[in-house]
Amino acid sequence: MGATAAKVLLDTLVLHGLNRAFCVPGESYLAVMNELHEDPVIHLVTCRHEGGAAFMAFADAKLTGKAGVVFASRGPGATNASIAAHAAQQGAYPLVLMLGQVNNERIGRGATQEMDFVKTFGDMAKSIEQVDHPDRMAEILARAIRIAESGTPGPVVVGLPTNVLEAETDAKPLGRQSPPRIRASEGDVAAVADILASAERPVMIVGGRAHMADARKALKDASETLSVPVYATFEHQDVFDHDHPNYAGELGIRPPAPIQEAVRKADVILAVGTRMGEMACLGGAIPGPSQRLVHVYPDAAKMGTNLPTEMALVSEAGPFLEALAAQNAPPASDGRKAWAAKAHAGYDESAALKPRDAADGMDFGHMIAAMQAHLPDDAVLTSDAGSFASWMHRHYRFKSTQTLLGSEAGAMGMGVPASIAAALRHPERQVIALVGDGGALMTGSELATAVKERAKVRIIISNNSNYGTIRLHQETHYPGRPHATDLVNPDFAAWARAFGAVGLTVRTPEETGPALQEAMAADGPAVIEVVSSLENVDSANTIDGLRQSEKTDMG
Ligand SMILES: Cc1ncc(C[n+]2csc(CCOP(=O)(O)OP(=O)(O)O)c2C)c(N)n1
Repeated sequence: MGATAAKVLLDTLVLHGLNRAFCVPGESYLAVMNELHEDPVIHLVTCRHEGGAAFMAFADAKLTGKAGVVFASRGPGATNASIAAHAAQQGAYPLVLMLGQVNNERIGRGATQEMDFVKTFGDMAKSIEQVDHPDRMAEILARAIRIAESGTPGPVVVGLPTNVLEAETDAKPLGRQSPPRIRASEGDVAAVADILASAERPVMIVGGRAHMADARKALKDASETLSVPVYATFEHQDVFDHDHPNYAGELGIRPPAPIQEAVRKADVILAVGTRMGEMACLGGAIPGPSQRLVHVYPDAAKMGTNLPTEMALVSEAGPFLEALAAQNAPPASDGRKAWAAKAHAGYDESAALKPRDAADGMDFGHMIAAMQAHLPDDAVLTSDAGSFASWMHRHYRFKSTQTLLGSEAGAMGMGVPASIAAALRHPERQVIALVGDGGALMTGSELATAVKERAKVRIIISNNSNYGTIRLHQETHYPGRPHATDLVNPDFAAWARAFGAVGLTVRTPEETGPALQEAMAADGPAVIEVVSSLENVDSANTIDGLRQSEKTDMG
């Protein structure tokens, strides 16, 4: 006989260029770990919670453009990992969840830890596979990877019964099939260029499919050639240099008024590499009746189904943008130049960072100012969900590609694990995780993983002793009636040191720069606790202000 199916599984990952996976070990897939004992063909990162492992795999997918791989065990492990399956579905990123399963002859009998993956992941996964015969391991895994990565990328579950992993097979591991070429025709690209040339107030809205370096360059060229301002979708601000005169802002959570106004005034919207979800559409405000939408995405099913669309082109972002940049565009009229300049000015005005005074702690904006001053352009920021992130979204100026990893689904717990994946993938870059005190203790135990892996993450915790975002919503909808949102926390610097990481505390603006530099110089993970103001609950609001008035720009 040949090899175990577990060995074929590992070799198939390797042939696909997938050299790292994240796991919490389980008794259901001992055979996989057994194969790695002698021949560690992939780097298997042992995590402290499957949610952390799966968030790491999700972040790794964002960085590599290939499927992120997570191993988890049967029911308990699979349910823990499911948060990242949901995040990968909402964010359209490829994730392969390799889930141990009970022996396949016992499935359906309620065996210990058995789980029906089809029912459980039916709402999240693009496909749910199960390998029921060792000869089919490579075929099914290769298909799972292909499905996860193609069209609208997303999560795919592969159920791995223990007895199948242990069984031997003569079937060989498989590599990738030829990647599908998904690109618009020359004629279609020329038609888009014509629409843009005749427009008075065109905008581009660009999403995660333009994340990779080649698409980013093509995006810059196309926006310059055609003189079109560029808006980024939520968590994708890093697709475009914020100092570029054509950058016009992020269509994320409650965009500032100048950004919303400009997008509403556009006569042509060219959406590229985004599904034009709820936030990108300003909650349904665009496209308005007089706005023409041209939509470019690699999946026909995601265009023209929710929005009135004049032209839908099935194409990857990179090839489309390259072809668009190569069009002979007429020189921009004065009107068009003024339109682009106004869009950039609207962004600039709203991005100016003005930290406010506070009596109950530091305005978190001071920390963002220090990051702006000290971080290199290629530093990777990973973001958890919380009101602390508003300063980053509105005010941090991204310059370089693949420098932001956040969850489009707004999942708390992403920040710390994502930073570990990034530090492992890019050990030469500074990696900063931004988290609140709530998110820090959801998946912060992965700090132990960072220490073990010597991942040089710098975790900045905005500690306002509250689930601040929810408090903000309470004060908006039920002013003066907070409940269940206050938190009691450990001394986070001491907590970090207990893990073997550097632990620092920042209370004043003067301490921000030196603390950041000390953390950046650490030869291992470092944590900075910022004693943040709760009163300055986010970059645009105060608790008192919310209580005084329900009319805020929080929508
Ligand atoms: C997994 C998960 N649970 C709950 C929520 C709802 N939620 C969004 S933000 C937030 C509070 C975040 O608090 P914290 O991390 O302290 O950051 P802050 O908002 O105070 O800056 C909560 C509970 C969520 N988005 N994700």
